[in-house]
Amino acid sequence: MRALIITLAFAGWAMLASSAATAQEYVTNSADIVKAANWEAMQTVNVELSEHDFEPKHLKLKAGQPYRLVIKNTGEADHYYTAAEFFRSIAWRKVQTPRPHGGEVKAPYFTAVEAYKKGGTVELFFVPVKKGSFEVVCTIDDHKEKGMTGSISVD
Ligand SMILES: [Cu+2]
Repeated sequence: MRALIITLAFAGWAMLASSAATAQEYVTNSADIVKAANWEAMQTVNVELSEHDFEPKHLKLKAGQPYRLVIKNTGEADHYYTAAEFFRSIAWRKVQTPRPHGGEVKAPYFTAVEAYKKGGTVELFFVPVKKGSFEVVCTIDDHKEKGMTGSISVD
């Protein structure tokens, strides 16, 4: 009997530990959140990448609101919009390159997005889930040090 209680206690602890670890990794019920969201009320947010800046540098988003985040590189070099922690904190619908010649990709989550120089555009469709402030950087060479940093805050 005593051995059984110890076993159950350990099993409970193991379940808590594994669910906490999963929560840190990414939003696992994205499909339900995306399906329940009102995409008629989707808001479009535009960010331009260039040497060496994000415009705007800081985004304020609302949890539960569906978004299309359009990332356009108007610069003369390739740039990343990397927000690994933010990207794990949201419910992803898809990532696409614009119509009519683009395509879309669906995945549980993404870690980085690159937009190619001279007009490259990537569109992210998602619903913010977790509140907080998240860092954005361009991870190419010394672009971060030159000013390609920003933030996304979710209220
Ligand atoms: Cu860059």
